[in-house]
Amino acid sequence: MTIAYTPWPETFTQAYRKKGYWTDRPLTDLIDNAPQDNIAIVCGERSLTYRDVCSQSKKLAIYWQTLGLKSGDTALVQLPNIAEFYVVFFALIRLGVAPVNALFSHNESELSAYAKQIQPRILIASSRHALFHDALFFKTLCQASDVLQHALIVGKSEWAESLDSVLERSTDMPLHAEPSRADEVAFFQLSGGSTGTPKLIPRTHNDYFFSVRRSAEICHFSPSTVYLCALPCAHNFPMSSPGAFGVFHTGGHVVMAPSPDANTCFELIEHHRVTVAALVPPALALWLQAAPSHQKAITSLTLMQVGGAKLSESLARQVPKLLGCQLQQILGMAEGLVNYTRLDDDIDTIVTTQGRPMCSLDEVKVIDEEGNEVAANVAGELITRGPYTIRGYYKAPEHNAKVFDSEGFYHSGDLVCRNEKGYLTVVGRDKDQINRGGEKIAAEEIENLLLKHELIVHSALVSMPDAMMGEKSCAFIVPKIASHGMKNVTLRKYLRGFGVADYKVPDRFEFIESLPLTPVGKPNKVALREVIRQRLKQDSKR
Ligand code: J2J
Repeated sequence: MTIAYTPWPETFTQAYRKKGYWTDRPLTDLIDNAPQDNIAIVCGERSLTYRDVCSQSKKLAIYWQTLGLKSGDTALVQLPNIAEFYVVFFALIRLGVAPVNALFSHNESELSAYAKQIQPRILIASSRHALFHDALFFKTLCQASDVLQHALIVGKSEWAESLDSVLERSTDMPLHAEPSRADEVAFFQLSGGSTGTPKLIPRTHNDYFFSVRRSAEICHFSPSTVYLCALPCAHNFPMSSPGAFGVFHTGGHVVMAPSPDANTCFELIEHHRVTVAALVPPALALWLQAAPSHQKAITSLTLMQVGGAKLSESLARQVPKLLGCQLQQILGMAEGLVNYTRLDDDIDTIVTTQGRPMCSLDEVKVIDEEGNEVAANVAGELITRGPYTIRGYYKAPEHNAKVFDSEGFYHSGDLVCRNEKGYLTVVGRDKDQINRGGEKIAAEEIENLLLKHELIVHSALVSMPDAMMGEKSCAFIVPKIASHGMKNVTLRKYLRGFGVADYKVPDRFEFIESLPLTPVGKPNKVALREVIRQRLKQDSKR
């Protein structure tokens, strides 16, 4: 059985193969073909060689084979930054089972939404997450799914099988299964989203493997690369740009950081002689503040990658001086397209742009509201298609009709300027999303929950500027009655009651008599952003 997805038309797939971009190899080759004696992952006190990762993932796959998991099944995975994330990933891939890797910050609401969409056969989670201290939430998920039967917990568990106990058992059974075909879905990435339900991104072996290989080449990864995984390991950036997978492809090793906190990371950098790190701008700002008193600890760093949200030129310029290494900017998206500044670019290009596409078959257009391409250095929407950019979200025909055009271009909603050399600079956004320091919030998702409140008539979530995070979220609320008595704390508690991830809970609430509307009658978010901008200005004068 295969998992349905929107395929690339044959004329394109032929070109991608002819160019050597698609190699028809499974993602398991990343670890199976690596130098087996090399260290692959350092996690706390543990070091795993490639041989360890291969054998553990095989053992796990064999165990799941005995449970009846098979090609075409799906899995819901939520793990923190630990080595087991990769062991589990490759075990599932060996069986042709496609995982969705939820972020560790996700909660009941997100996990339930993903489970509803993919109908997983198995849940793999961590005992560290409050949701999995007991069987309650797993049972709730099972009630909503016909096929969910199994759970595996990383860490100690009283209610489910634990990964350690599976790996401790000896097995001499062979693995009969194979990964899904290279032009079929390998796993699902998460979309930042702009709609009420989070969309899933089906990624094939061919397209993802190519993006990993080409990224590793652009970033000069080698067997001596020591990569610090400080961002959530399930995110597309630390997974594939070039991320951990780029490291596996080149035989280097990944050091797992429990968080991007500067002190924690500087210790790891010093101890493991880390050469490359990847961060979002708010975390970079904290590293830059802390760097002067840690100069000796970070001498091994050669490359600091920054992406996920807009990096200011002033912060960018501080990187070489304060971190003693080169900066690379990345404009990427889990839907595919990734742009990099190149290591030999001049410093002005590196600090003022977010790079250019990674390969010659990435087609990028910058268009105006009528769909016409704009001239160089004029702002417009970035649209794209290419060898690793999806042609459609998973099971989302209505949304796909809106964001993929008839020629298969993905309309990113990012407003960019492209210079004469093809480098892109992000100047804004035309999608209903808040980018809270790299964490994406779909406005509609939170608005829908607020609208369920008996005292709320209308709600609109917009971004507001924030010195540290770049953007934070502000919910405008039209109450049913003037004497509503709603307080920020109670609204936060109310939203948390739905089990949404913490980063999605609005940073600020503003009560308003009515929402300003656009000529077509939609909430005028441009006007609302201006209202909150003015209020913030007044607050700062007080
Ligand atoms: C401004 N906005 C940016 C940047 C992404 C590598 C790096 C990042 C992501 C990622 C990724 C930006 N400046 N440098 O998947 O492989 C915003 C844009 C974009 C959206 C995608 C990767 N880099 N963005 O951030 O799927 O709005 O991927 O469309 O999480 O983040 O978000 P996401």
